[in-house]
Amino acid sequence: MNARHHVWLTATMSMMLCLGEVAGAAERAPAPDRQPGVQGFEKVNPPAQITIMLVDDDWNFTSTVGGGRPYYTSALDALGESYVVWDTESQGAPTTADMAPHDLVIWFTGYDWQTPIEPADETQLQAYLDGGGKLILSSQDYHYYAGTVTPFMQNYLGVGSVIDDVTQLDPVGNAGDPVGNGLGPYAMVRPDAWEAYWPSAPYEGPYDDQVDPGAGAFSPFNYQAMAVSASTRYASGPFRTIFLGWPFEWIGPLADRQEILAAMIDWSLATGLPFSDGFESGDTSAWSATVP
Ligand SMILES: [Ca+2]
Ligand SMILES: [Ca+2]
Ligand SMILES: [Ca+2]
Repeated sequence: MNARHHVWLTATMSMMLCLGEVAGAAERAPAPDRQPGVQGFEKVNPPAQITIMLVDDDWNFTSTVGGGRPYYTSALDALGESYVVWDTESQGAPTTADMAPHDLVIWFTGYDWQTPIEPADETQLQAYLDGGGKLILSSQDYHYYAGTVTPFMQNYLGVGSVIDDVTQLDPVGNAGDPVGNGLGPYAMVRPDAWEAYWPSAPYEGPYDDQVDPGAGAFSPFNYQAMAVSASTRYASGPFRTIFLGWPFEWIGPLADRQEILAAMIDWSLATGLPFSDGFESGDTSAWSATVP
């Protein structure tokens, strides 16, 4: 272990102890050491076809296949989507300029509860969305890390409130929702299909959250047994976002991941609407307005 490694680990451990004392959250497994990852940009398809950036922002732990990454790439492959992978372990966080060429960013944070979506990430994502970007985010501990509903959660993800770590295993699409209608319920299982990289009991969680939409936002998925919202869906100005408070990689069967991802991508990239009346954002008042 070199000196830099040692300093990083010591700082991380100190932060873990501190967080554990403050938040009473000692059940989470510690952060893994950083492993040297695959360097560079993974081009899965020719650049001309690229429309999606998959941001792999989870902890790989012992994984040699990128932690939760195969759960996303296999579904994207099955759908025939063109995408590139951005790995924060080897490339750092993507900037607005990195994301801007892509119509859609799919970002997942897996088990990471120390650096999931950081303030700097929010700044970059906000500018990307202001420029017309679309975002699908799966993050079970974004709110736990932030400790509050941040302005970005409120204004760009349509989050009204969050209850941390409800540990539910049965997401189901909401009837009538353009994303969730007819989907599920699904049985979430530990993501061990490629490798058993996720921490074991009593640390495995999942630490998924109840995520209630705020004004103008909607819920594409609930947790079935609790009958509470598990997600938000929000369209405002030029952007669209979907935020899952649960780890998508816990959906085992490829066919299930495929249909969920397809519904989310279709709504995110829907364009060419025959008309725009504001109803996309949930406001139907224009429908009853009198035209002189
Ligand atoms: Ca990864
Ligand atoms: Ca992160
Ligand atoms: Ca959580």
